Amino acid sequence: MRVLRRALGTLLALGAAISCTAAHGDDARPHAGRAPAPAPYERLLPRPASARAEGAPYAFGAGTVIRTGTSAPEEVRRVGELLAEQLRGPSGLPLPVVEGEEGGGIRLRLERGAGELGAEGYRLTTTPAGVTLTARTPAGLFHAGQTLRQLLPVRGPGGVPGGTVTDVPRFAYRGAMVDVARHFFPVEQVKRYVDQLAQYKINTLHVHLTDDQGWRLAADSWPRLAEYGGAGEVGGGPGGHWTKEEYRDLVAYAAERYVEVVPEIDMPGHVNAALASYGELTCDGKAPERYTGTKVGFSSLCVGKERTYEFIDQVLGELAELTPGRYLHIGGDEARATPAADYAAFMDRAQQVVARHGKTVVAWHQLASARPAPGAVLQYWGHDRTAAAEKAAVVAAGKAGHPVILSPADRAYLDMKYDAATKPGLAWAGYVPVQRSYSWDPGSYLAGLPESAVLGVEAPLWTETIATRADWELMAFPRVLGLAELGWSPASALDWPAYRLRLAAQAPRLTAQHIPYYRAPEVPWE
Ligand code: TNX
Repeated sequence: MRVLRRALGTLLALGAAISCTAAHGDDARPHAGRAPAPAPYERLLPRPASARAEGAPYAFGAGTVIRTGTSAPEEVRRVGELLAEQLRGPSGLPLPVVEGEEGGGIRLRLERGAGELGAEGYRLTTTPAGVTLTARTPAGLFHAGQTLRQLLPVRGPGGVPGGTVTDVPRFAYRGAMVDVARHFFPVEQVKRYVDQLAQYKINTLHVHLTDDQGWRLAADSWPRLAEYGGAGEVGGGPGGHWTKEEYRDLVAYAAERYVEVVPEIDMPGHVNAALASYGELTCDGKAPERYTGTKVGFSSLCVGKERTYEFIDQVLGELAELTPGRYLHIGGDEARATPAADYAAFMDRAQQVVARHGKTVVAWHQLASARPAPGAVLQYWGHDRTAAAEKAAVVAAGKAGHPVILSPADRAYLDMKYDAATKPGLAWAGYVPVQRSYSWDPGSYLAGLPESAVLGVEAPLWTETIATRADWELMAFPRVLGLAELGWSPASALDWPAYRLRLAAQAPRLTAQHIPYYRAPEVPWE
């Protein structure tokens, strides 16, 4: 009976898919008072470099297998297993992962010679015989799988419409940041976010691990940082910290989803939790109280003390050892309690420490006005009203070879309120409605900064006002999807009127994943 019901479901879903495909171009299924829903290949988000609906669909059903090649590397099998896991729940199908080249189903093909697909690109081809995912790398196969998920119905088995997608990202760095320092969040919630983000091809998770209000990662060399400095948060809650094991587990979980973790230890400012834990880090040797407010710019490491450099060397050393990724983020923002000359001197040494531990520096863009070391990456968080001289320093650094990550606060900051009615959030950079957060072009955003200097985009979520999963996800969704598209899709695809329809079509998916997204009024939600 169950099998029969499933088969019937397949047929019905297939019918719907075919009619969508047939309607492609002049989709004429009007909803009352709403724009027509885009056909499957047109509602992919982020929009692919190219997608064409063509030919008959593949019926995805009880017999469907996920097929890796006979001599495929273990990693491809893992990608297949993860894809199977992601598809089994929604489809209710068994989807075994099998080896072998011949036969139908979903085929994962690693084609090392497919240079045009780059490090993350892929091709997806659907015919009645099956769906073939081709990529030069396992990462590309993973992204192809995420596209396939979007071509299938949100629930139940169904049909994948015939067609081809050929897709490569515009930018290498497509990030989201979460601040677990102002309010503590357990690794489980961050993993959930990784799953949510990876399905939209975000490939970097920046974790802001330390700030005035809390130190969230254990360090063996300085145990009181987490034990004492982590036991608090904004508003006076208990706070908490991650053990090294939990952090390793998060990093591995993210890596399986092709998300690289960039850990941040913010310095020389934003360090009250560290100073409260170890009085020897302050210039007068006295530890301040722990802090539970939301002011910024009042704390500083003691730049003239040698102990400061032993501290950062040991802490960054442990972090580098725990982190397989390329980057260590050393903050460097809002160091208002550090005189400019001291700031530059401190950042010189901090950058040397990072290099000595074999990592590449990322810092907030204030480093541009000091002395960024060769190769250091700058993260721009200015906004429309940022002083011209500050922008010019970032543009000059970008032209001199420093890759720039764009996180403009009045577009990309997920902690800015959508509008006056948003309960959580801040508004120092203005309100950021969904349309505004999407409507800018990273390649031409900073006047004078060539697109080749833009490493990518990142959407930070600061948590001074965000203490629950529900508020976190309400602020991130749907804006983070727009950032995902700005990072991935070609400039020619960026178009608000079309994007809002693609976004609207994601609603059933977000709902099925229990994501309490904000139903922005400018989007005709399905
Ligand atoms: C600015 S962005 C900060 C953070 C705050 C955030 C709140 C940046 C590098 N510094 O310390 O949490 O604004 O929106």
